[in-house]
Amino acid sequence: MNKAYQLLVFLFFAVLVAQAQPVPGADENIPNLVTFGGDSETYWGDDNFCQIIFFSVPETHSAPIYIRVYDPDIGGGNDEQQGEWDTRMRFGIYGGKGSCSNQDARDGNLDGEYDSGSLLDSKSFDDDPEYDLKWYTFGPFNPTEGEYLPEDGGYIFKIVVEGLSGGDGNLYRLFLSSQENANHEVEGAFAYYFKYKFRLHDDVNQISHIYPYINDSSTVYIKQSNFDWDNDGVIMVRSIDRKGSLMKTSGDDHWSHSNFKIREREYYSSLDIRMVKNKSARIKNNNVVIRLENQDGEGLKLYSVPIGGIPKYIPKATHVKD
Ligand SMILES: [Ca+2]
Ligand SMILES: [Ca+2]
Ligand SMILES: [Ca+2]
Repeated sequence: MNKAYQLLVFLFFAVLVAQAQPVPGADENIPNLVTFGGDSETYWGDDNFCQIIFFSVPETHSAPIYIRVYDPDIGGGNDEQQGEWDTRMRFGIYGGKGSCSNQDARDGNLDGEYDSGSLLDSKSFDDDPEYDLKWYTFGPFNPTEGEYLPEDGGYIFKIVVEGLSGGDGNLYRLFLSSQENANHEVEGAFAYYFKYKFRLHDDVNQISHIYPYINDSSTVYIKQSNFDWDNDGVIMVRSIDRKGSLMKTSGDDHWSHSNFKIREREYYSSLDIRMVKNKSARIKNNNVVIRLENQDGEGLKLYSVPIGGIPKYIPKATHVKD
């Protein structure tokens, strides 16, 4: 499949699937993103107190866009208190050349040139009832203020969430909107991320998902890494060609890694990484981190919508004797 065709497939499905713009995405079934203050303990579930998310806006969209954050404050409802509320956190929106193509930004750490490109807008939040359980809106932005990366779907914006100080956990959600005061989809837009930090459900019957897409037929294997999973159940890979392969999950305050081989039928399809909680342990407030890389250490994009839809396992036809 050539690049242009891949992109077509890509955009086609992105346009078709509704609810492409909330992060966490609707099909991910993840309640909230999490970032901790810069003085936090890593055993609360954030390895380095930042989160980097990318939003892709198609070239065909020329009207202004807005990036909205639900519960950006660190206090009141929705958040994780450790001692007194004392956390400051900065949300920065970046665009322009190098903002989203920069490898440091894609690695999802506060190292090197993670803040590359032009800073379009930023705001720091702390314990502030004005923003508690409410939406804050960044923008308007002209779509062309993003970095033009046609292979990533059009104009790309980078959101860097940085835990400046303090020890509490900020739980929040994002939405790319065509309106300032409401969540309205930008047709054909979607989000992706290379390192993802979030809160699992407390309800042990809820299954959360992430959806990488295998866009390269030279992919040999995927290395998955997860942090501070607290042995909360299992993480498994499901795809068009596999019913479920188990990955290694981490315990408290450390990374665990495991590899799985990519099969031929999985090229140009999404994988469904399923996170099934431990039914008896009933672990609450479980914050976790996950990242996927190929055999060359390149991070895989995790998409807010599964490209091509949620993959359904189709058993191979077996030969039946006459
Ligand atoms: Ca709050
Ligand atoms: Ca919050
Ligand atoms: Ca945890």
